[in-house]
Order: sequence, then structure tokens, then C-alpha cells
Amino acid sequence: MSDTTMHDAGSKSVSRRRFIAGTSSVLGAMALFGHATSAQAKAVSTAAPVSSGTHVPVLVIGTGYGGSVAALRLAQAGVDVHMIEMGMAWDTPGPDGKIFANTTQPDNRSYWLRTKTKQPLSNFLGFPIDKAVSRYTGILDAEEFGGITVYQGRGVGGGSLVNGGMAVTPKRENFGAILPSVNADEMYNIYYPRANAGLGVNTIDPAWFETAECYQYARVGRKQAQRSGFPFVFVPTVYDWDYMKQEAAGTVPRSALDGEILYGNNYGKKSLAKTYIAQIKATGKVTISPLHKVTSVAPAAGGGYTVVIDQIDTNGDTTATKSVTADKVFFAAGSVGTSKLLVTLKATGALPRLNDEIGKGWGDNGNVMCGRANHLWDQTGRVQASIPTGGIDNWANGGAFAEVAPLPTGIETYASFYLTITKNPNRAEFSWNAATSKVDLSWQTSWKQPSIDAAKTIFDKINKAEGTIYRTDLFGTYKIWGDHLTYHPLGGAVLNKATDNYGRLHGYSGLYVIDGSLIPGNTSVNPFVTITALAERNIEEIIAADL
Ligand code: FAE
Repeated sequence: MSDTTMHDAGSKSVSRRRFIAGTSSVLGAMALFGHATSAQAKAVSTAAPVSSGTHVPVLVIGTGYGGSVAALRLAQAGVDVHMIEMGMAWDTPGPDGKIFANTTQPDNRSYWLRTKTKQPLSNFLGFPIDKAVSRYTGILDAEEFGGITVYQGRGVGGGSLVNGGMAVTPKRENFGAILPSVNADEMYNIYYPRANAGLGVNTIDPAWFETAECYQYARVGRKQAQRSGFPFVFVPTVYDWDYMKQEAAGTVPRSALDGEILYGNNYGKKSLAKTYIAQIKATGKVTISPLHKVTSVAPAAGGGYTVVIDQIDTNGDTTATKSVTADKVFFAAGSVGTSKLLVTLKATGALPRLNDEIGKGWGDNGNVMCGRANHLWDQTGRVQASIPTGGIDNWANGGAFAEVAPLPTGIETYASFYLTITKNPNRAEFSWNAATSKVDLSWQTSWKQPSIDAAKTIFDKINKAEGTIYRTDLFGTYKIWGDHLTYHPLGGAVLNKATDNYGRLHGYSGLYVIDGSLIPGNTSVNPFVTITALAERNIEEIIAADL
């Protein structure tokens, strides 16, 4: 990287001292982002997988938020459920004694069937940081479409395995725009509280926040936001805060304080495995088949549905193809997984009566990332908790809600980093491509411009007030905006359009959608609490009326 890189980054030039401090960190960064570790995990499932020819009352495709809510409530109502999950069980430690790999040392466990990492922050101080890993059914899928890379969790627990654990209920005044056909009173009185309880949502002890070294970055973010007149809000999470306090005290193995996030969290985060899925297992009514991928659902001759499932090995190769009949099928494969299945099944004649709303209404929750370069006196800290706990709320005025996010590199980066959720009106459509036999997504990279404009309502103002500039070295050379990706895919089988107002697919009795594909593209905040609450609402109605 050259001095010019930073000089070109904005109206104010970077001080020479800051540049030197930055370059002296390169060695540290290169060591951190060095070669893949030798720990090559061999996590295997201990669950007994589904057998071909089995008949099940209910089959659930996917084990993320929507699928876990459906399976738990059905099991509690006395129904036997089988869950099918294309990813691994993530219940067995690798040779390094840990189930999940560290963010700074990706290995084969980190990526879904890739031979090179595809890190959301692709560069550091101008240097590319992606590296070779061996192909494996790892935990994070960076699924590439024409105009966007969609990050998703793979394994039992879905996105809960890889996400930041920010558990945010949207402001009530925004709900009408998020899910217009849903009764807000019911959601805020019954289903949001039920989801928050089921997920174990809690907030940081504000007194501890003020002193914790690992939240220096968030306090800097707050100070700068407030100096520009923006409200800074604490964000609830699903992290065990008592555990994090012990991490900071050095009395337990570190997890959030060791930078664990994107490739799984070994200790303190309450992923679905510790909440809904633990409850599911306790019912004794649910079986889970990891490393099984649903490829087809079609009406069966004697009633119900024939579900075709590929069993795969950790190289992603099919080792068996199974056929199971189910009276009812819940699509909970996530916004992308469910949309791809439904679009394929409609186009190829397996489910031709699905309506024309299938595949439509997809959005990226307005995700856009950026970093700001701080002055030397505003250090953000060498140890940064990987769980964000605060945000800058400019939704009402600028259509932007910015998480003050960590850059857990283990070194002082002199950077503030943000994932901003914005009011982006663009919506894309999934469609079947007969030439490639794949599903395409019509999203264009240029459709992120409204998100960049919204994010700038916050960060241009902060930069002006602080006399600081944007970082240009995190997403490529001279690139300010992380506008090529999303963590929050939503839509593709929108509630009350592709389905009725409770997720029953139009055209077929006994087929349901119960995941993020029901939500039309934006939730104004991080989405998993809304996905969980909507699933709680819908499954209650379905159990009462259909079973
Ligand atoms: P999801 O959790 O994706 O589960 C779908 C499951 O279905 C997955 O386990 C798939 O492997 C599986 N599957 C897909 N296709 C098939 C098939 N054909 N056969 C069998 N199985 C299949 O769906 N949200 C927040 O609210 N707060 C955060 O802090 C946050 N941070 C995030 C950070 C990252 C890096 C990422 C990737 C996401 C983050 N999210 C966050 C988003 C959140 O995890 C996501 O909205 C939910 O996980 C979506 O829940 P679903 O139930 O729709």
C-alpha cells in the first residue's frame, strides 16, 4: 500500500504518524491472516439419518430459526417431526479440541465447499487476505449470484451458528412497513416476547460496558456518534454476558474475546443449539439428519408429498439418494434455500400450481459496510469483543441503522467499522435458468447506491465533525463501501403473496414456508428475532387449524 492510497481517501489527508502506525501493523496482520492452520476438523454427525422409504407426518427442510420454531412447537403438540439439514451437526470437536475455527485462522471448517476463503473484509491495509483452505462442508457459505454474495450459515442451527447474535426487535412504528398484513398488536404483545424468551435475548450490563477493555471500540463509536447528534442505542444480544465477564477476567476459555464469530462461537453465544434445538431434542419427538440436502418435493400418488434427499459426504459428493413421504412439508431452508427450491420445483414441473409470486420480493436488508480511520488518540482497542452491542439510529431521518461492529484482528487497527442496515427499496427476483439448470438472482450491484447514500447520512457527518476519513483498504484498493454482499437475505416467498397470511403455500395443501423468505426484503434492524417471532405466530395458527 502506498501513502497515496490514504491521501486519496478523502478530503483530509491521513497524518504521517497514523500511516506509519498502520504500516507497522502490516506484519502483525499478515501473521494473523497467514496460512490456513493445520487443524483439519473431522466433525461428524452422531444422529441417525432418515432412511429411504420412510413415511413421516411432518418433514422440515432446514434447521435455522424458522425450522427450529416449527419443529419445537409441532413436537410439543405431539407430532413426530423429521428435520433435514444440508450442513453438518457441529457437535464434535476437531483435532484442536474445538468445534469451530477462529476468525483469524480459517481452516477447512470455515467455508462451505470452497478451496479459498471468501472473507467479507477481503483486504487489510490494501493487502488481500483470502487464503487456501481444503474443500469441506464448512460452516459459512458465501453464495455468489451475479450482483451479490449472500453469506449464510450451514449446519444444524443455520444462521445462528455464524451470526453476530444481535437480537433486535424492530421499533413498533416501523412494523407496518415490514410485514403489512400482520397484526402488530399480536406480534408485540405475544410473539416478539415469546421469540425473545425462546432465544435467550438479554442486554449488556451498562456499568460493565463503561469499563470493559473489549468494548473500547463501541465507546469510541458512541462518543463520535453522539458528538454528531446521533442517538446511540444498546442492542440486545444472545450472548451469555456472565460468560463474557469471565472471559475478560481470564477465568474461562475465550470465545467472543478471542475473535470468534463468523466461523462459529465455541462457548458464550447462545446459538439455536443451546436454545430451541436443545428443547427440540428434549421432546424426543424430532430426528435430525445432517449432511442431507432436499432436492425435490412433489405430490405423492397416495397423498402427501414425495421428498427426494441427497445424502452428502464432507466433500459435498452425493453418497445416497433417498425418497421419503411426508404428510406435510415445511420449507425452512432460509430465504435463498427456500426460494431456490420453490423456483426450481415450479419451473421443472414438480409443483406447477405454485403462484407467480414465487421467487419475488427479495431484498438484502439494505446491508452495506464501511470503515473510518480514526485519529491516533481514538484507539479502538487491540482486544475487541466479537459481539456488537450498540448501534447508531438514524432510521427516521436517513433510513440507516448502523451497528458499531468489531474488527477483531488482535491488533490496534485505528479503525471504526460498521455494518449498516438501510431503507433500500430495490427488490430482486429469483428465476430458473434452463440453460444452466440453476437459479439466478436479478440483483445488481448498483442497486446498493440507496444504501450507500443512507449510510453517508451518518458517516459523512461524523467524518466532518471528527476531521476523519473513510478507510479505503478493507474491501479492495481504494474501495470505501462493502456493497458486494449481504448477511441478511430476506424474501422470495413473501407472506400473503406466495403464501396465505400464515405461510401456507398457494396451490398445495400441506406445504408451508416458515423462514426469512416470508419477509419482503427488509426488517429495519437485524432480522432473526422477527423471523423467529413470525414463525411462532404462524405455527400456532397452523397447529390449531391444520393438525
Ligand atoms: P437459516 O438460519 O439460514 O437456516 C436455513 C437452513 O437450511 C440452513 O442451515 C441451511 O444449511 C439449510 N438448507 C438450505 N437449503 C437446504 C436444502 N435444500 N436441504 C436441506 N437443508 C437446507 O434460515 N441476524 C441477526 O438478527 N443478528 C445478527 O447479528 C446477524 N448476524 C449475521 C452475521 C452473519 C455472518 C450472517 C451470515 C448472518 C447474520 N444474521 C444476523 C442473519 C441471520 O442469521 C439470518 O437472518 C437467519 O439465520 C435466517 O433464518 P432462517 O430460518 O430464514
